[in-house]
Amino acid sequence: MVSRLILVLGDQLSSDLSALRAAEAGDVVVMAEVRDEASYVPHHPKKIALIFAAMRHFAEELRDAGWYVRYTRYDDAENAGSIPGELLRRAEEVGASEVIVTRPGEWRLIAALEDCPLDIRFKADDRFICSLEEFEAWAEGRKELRLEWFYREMRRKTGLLMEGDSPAGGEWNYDKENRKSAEPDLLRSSPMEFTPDDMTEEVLDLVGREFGENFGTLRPFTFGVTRAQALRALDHFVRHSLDGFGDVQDAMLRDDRFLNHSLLSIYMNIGLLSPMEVCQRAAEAYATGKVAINSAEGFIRQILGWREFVRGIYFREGPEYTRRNRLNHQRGLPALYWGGETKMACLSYAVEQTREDAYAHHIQRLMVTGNFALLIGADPAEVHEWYLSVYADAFEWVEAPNTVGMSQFADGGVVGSKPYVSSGNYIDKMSDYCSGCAYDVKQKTGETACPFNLLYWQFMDRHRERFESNHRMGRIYSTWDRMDGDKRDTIRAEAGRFLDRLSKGEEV
Ligand code: FAD
Ligand code: DLZ
Ligand code: SF4
Repeated sequence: MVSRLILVLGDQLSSDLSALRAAEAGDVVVMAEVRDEASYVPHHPKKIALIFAAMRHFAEELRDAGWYVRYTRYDDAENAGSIPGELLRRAEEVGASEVIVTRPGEWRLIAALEDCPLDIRFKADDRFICSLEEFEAWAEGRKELRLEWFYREMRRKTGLLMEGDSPAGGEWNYDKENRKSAEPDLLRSSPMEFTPDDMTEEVLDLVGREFGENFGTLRPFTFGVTRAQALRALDHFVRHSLDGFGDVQDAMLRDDRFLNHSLLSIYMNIGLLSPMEVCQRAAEAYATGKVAINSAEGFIRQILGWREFVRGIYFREGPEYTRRNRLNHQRGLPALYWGGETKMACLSYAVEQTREDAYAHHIQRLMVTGNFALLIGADPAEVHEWYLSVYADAFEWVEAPNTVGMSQFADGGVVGSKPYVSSGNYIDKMSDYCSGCAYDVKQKTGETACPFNLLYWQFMDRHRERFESNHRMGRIYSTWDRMDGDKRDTIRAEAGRFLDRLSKGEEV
């Protein structure tokens, strides 16, 4: 019998992957660590290490389960350097012409596989709760795609946190309880950490040699790299952190980088955990009285709602999505994003944490680094490349709608109905960052005024034509208009000077 190749990509490490389910006796699994995937953006070294180490462990598990696996290591002499190249090499080796692959999570790689001169058969990626067809059917004919309505559909479909036809506890959404600031708490649990085994150590040496120059600290490396470890991390989170998740979901603390966040995106996004099992564990913990409803609901909404919603949007909007720039923002991303000096404490903390951990939680991504990039008018394509590079959980299907859409409003309102921007006041309310800052969050103008305070109003002013008619933003413009005329001029002038300094590459 002629064998076929079953391609398993670095973010498809699930034993029930559709491509593996379609295999027949004699088929050969192909996995490859390749230059093209490892360098299409300058990935954080921890992200590359996570993927290579998890791939090697998964290949070993497949072999133990009886699969025939051809695995290419990054430094193998014959490595063709790309996924299509490796498929061609392996096809010749085993005399195959047909390849089965679960549809990749990125248009770039889908196009590369479509161009590959082999018979490539795509299978749907059914590791999601909502299929792309279902999402299309839901989106069809709607004037606006809004998370809340999609999320309620998903709750009804899955029965998660449902009591008959009604939402558990009586409300669909407990967000209003989830906007508290946080106090340092020595008893707060941290996410589960793992000690690298020999196989992972070998990967760490390789990544240090090959990608040591990329932005990001490689060691200590404490991510799990197997399904068994991912399951332990899930269990640990549900037992120790989920109950307090909702209360401090939006808070930021200098000395507590993770608060009650789960860090489970890295495991879900490479296939070591399924989103449904994660949601079910949270729902079960609520049903058995172990966690509060605002926490269980808040957590489940991020996965059942946002994660599924943004994936639907990425594939619905098509390959051009990442090039959108509705606000026509052209500024290059300042060096501070890549570790350059800054006096702005909030950015400094968020970037430093990103460099060390390949992680920052949602509010740091949205309301610190994302907020600043949008206010200064950074080119959304550069912002997108930054987010895709620096986080261990970054894959385009989930990163792009969050960055281009939710954070930079470059899609003109497909993901969110208004731009996520704020003055320094929001950051001060939700964090302890401002007390360690060279700028003064209470100052609206003047030498030491918090730059967010100036830039927020300058953003509103320069985009007035676009946002004035947005019913969610009317009050902002009334406040601006009520401000003293001289004060408005001072804000414009000082914000302009700040932006000039950024353009000249001066430290801000
Ligand atoms: P928790 O706070 O514990 O949340 C639980 C889970 O909910 C996460 O693991 C994640 O799977 C899901 N989730 C939460 N928010 C979102 C969201 N907005 N979209 C999709 N899933 C969500 N998430 C990624 O997985 N990959 C990315 O590359 C990514 N890039 C982002 C870029 C920007 C500009 C912004 C604003 C958000 C981005 N997010 C991304 C969403 C979110 O910030 C991360 O999912 C979350 O911080 C992951 O950490 P956690 O596992 O500790 O999350
Ligand atoms: C992100 C990534 C990296 C860094 N390296 C590899 C690799 O060497 N081999 C591989 O199969 N996959 C890798 N990946 C994940 C792919 O880039 C990912 O499958 C696509 O971006 C689609 O989501
Ligand atoms: Fe950030 Fe402004 Fe607070 Fe400084 S004062 S930490 S720049 S919000």
